[in-house]
Amino acid sequence: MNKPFALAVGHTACPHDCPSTCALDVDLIDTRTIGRVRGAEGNSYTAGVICAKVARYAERTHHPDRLKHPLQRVGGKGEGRWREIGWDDALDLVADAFVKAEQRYGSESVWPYHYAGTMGLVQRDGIYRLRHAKRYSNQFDSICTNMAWTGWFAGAGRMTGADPREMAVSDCVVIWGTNAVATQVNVMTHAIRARKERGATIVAIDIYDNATMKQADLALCLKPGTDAALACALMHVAFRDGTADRDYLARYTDDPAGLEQHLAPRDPEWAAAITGLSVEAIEAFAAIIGRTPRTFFRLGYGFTRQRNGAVAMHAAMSVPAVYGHWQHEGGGAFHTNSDIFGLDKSEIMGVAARDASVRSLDQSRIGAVLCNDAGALNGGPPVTAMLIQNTNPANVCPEQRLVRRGFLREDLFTCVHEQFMTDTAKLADLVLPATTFLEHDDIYRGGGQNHIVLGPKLVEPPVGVRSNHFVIEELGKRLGLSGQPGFGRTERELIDAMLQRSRRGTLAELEAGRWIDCQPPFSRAHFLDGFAWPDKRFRFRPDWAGSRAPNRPPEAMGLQGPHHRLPEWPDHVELTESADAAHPFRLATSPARQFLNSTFAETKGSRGREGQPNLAIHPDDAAAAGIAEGSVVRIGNRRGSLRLVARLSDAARPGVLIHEGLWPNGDFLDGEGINILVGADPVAPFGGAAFHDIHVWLEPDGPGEATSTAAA
Ligand SMILES: Nc1nc2c(c(=O)[nH]1)N[C@H]1C(S)=C(S)[C@@H](COP(=O)(O)OP(=O)(O)OC[C@H]3O[C@@H](n4cnc5c(=O)[nH]c(N)nc54)[C@H](O)[C@@H]3O)O[C@H]1N2
Ligand SMILES: Nc1nc2c(c(=O)[nH]1)N[C@H]1C(S)=C(S)[C@@H](COP(=O)(O)OP(=O)(O)OC[C@H]3O[C@@H](n4cnc5c(=O)[nH]c(N)nc54)[C@H](O)[C@@H]3O)O[C@H]1N2
Ligand code: SF4
Ligand SMILES: [Mo]
Repeated sequence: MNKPFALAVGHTACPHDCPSTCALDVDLIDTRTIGRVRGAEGNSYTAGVICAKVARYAERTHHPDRLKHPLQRVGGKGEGRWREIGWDDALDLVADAFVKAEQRYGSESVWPYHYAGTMGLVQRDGIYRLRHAKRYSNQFDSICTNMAWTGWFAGAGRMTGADPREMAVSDCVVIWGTNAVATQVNVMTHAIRARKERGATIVAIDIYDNATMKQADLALCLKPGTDAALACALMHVAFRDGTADRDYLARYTDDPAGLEQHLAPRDPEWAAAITGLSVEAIEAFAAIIGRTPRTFFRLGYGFTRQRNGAVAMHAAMSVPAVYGHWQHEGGGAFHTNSDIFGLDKSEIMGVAARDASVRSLDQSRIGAVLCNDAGALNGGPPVTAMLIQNTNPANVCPEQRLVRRGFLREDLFTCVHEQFMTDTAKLADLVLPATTFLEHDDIYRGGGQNHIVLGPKLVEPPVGVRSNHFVIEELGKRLGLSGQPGFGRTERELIDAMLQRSRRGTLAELEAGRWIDCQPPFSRAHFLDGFAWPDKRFRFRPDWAGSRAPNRPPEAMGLQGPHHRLPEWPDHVELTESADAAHPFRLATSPARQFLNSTFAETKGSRGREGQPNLAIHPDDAAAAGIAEGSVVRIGNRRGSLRLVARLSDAARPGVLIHEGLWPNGDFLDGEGINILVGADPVAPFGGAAFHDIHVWLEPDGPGEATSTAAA
């Protein structure tokens, strides 16, 4: 055992919920141990570059705190007393709890709950097999992509865009509402190459001076939730100055004359008043994109996590349609490639057993669901049994107090399958230890790029640790699902069959080639053969209510949010949780560079670099409120309040507070996380969580000592 390899190198993909989906080279020290992780040089998107947190992955996968035994709760919920039990007993307990829940309230009382802690298609989506075969409640995935995808789809009709590698041959890269340096470093690789090789201008648009803004040649720091006003002014200038491409507009868009008329009053002065930007900055930006055919808009998720976020995405992507950037290599827009891969996951997900009449529950509203809110339950039975994989809702979901209260219900059985003792695992009845991506077989596809990448098992897991696939299969056996769609196959069999069904070759071929470049031809990627609507025209005037957006909730849930208030054209719309007399500040909870959502918050390497949970406050606001650097402040709204250490910084505009990172709840001074402040009200038109759209009050909390458990 443990025979040293001659430092072999394994090939895989990063499994994390990051648009980059990097192809990785992993140094293998022995059959259980990895060394350094590097980006694959030969992959044209990864280009040898990965983020620091994954380069240090040995620290996470070999962490002494990895869960290694099934743990059954003894003592009260959340008390932290456990006893080790065997796998067979643990799986029997889950199956038994599910059967009992079903007998008492019907199958919809069981809610398998998952998300994208791993993006592997087998390990992430296998939970659907169980769900469909047993008619357990569905999950409406609303936490991340909803507003962004709904907005993009409203314009283009398809979730694809210009080849993201074309950023490297662009003359102006606009990085809009994504902190790419922190959240998807490869965007910077290609953008900076364009600057070095072609003198390209990098423009960044954000609400604070983050690491990406610092790299930009033009950094536009606007008020939260005002991006559509900026987009309108850019388009107004195009019509005013003759930089609109009228030939392109006539051929490729729905109603350019109507748009021009609508935009007539929405000039830079109008937008300056709304966004807080100067007229000069808006004019300068419009002038750059007006003289630069190769302008590439890289549109992120961040600016859509506002209650008007779908409108903002649609408005931003309308800009290159007015200027005609779409026609040029290195021009146009990109948000996600989710529609290019055409992988048929039906077997992995057991789709053949799906019953469309089974209810769906909103992932983001798990607090209301678990607190038995009749509306959130869609009139169905209470949720009394859960299996949770790849997500940490007690930390990451809005209305955190409700989420916790729900998990503490005595009549709820919760099984959490996890790598670490997360905030959610701490509230469980049963915790099962999970493999990391290095320890199981899977397959990945990019969101922010164009490759399918294989991620084979490279090392043995710690003794006693099992994959998601194992758990789903074993529960299937106990619940009598052998022979049901998708059950009874290995990961490799599922991958091979999926590839062949999808006409993407075979597993053996993928193993030899490592990845498949699925980039569509130029004319399709740039929509030169038409946008994906019957009339092939880009829609400046979206059909919000009628849209078949990819994240549209099932009919039975009804339309979410005040969709009737969405504007007819790209426009600024006041749907945000605006500042008011009782809540003079706007708060955004932006991701931290060294964490990935709630992941990596267990590693010293990441914790040490992030320091401690804190709140960035503009010095003018701090002075007005009598707040000193390093002192403890309290922020709150009707959902709750918490204390944080103040960090004075002019990175954000006065009136805007920034909290970076999804820190474990226990790292906060009062033991509750930032998401107690975030609302779970569904965003228009089709739901979603507005993580950067929060109003709060702020006050000093006395001279309390700014101690931290972080970086310990
Ligand atoms: N290091 C790290 N990487 C990550 C993650 C992480 O937590 N940490 N999370 C991963 C996940 S799940 C996702 S979905 C992606 C998300 O990655 P991004 O697309 O980058 O989205 P966010 O990180 O939510 O926000 C990006 C930026 O938008 C800003 N922003 C907030 N409101 C507004 C606004 O109204 N207008 C504008 N212009 N900007 C605004 C935020 O302050 C932030 O700087 O990143 C992934 N990668
Ligand atoms: N305040 C605030 N809250 C946010 C956000 C924000 O910007 N601000 N961003 C939101 C967004 S965009 C997202 S996507 C969500 C993400 O929230 P989560 O889905 O909770 O995020 P992750 O931290 O990516 O993954 C959760 C867990 O998956 C586990 N995991 C990883 N691989 C495996 C596996 O193979 N098997 C099992 N069983 N477990 C595994 C990890 O150990 C980790 O604890 O958070 C949202 N919450
Ligand atoms: S987290 Fe993102 S940038 Fe880092 S290695 Fe994974 S895919 Fe690449
Ligand atoms: Mo996300």
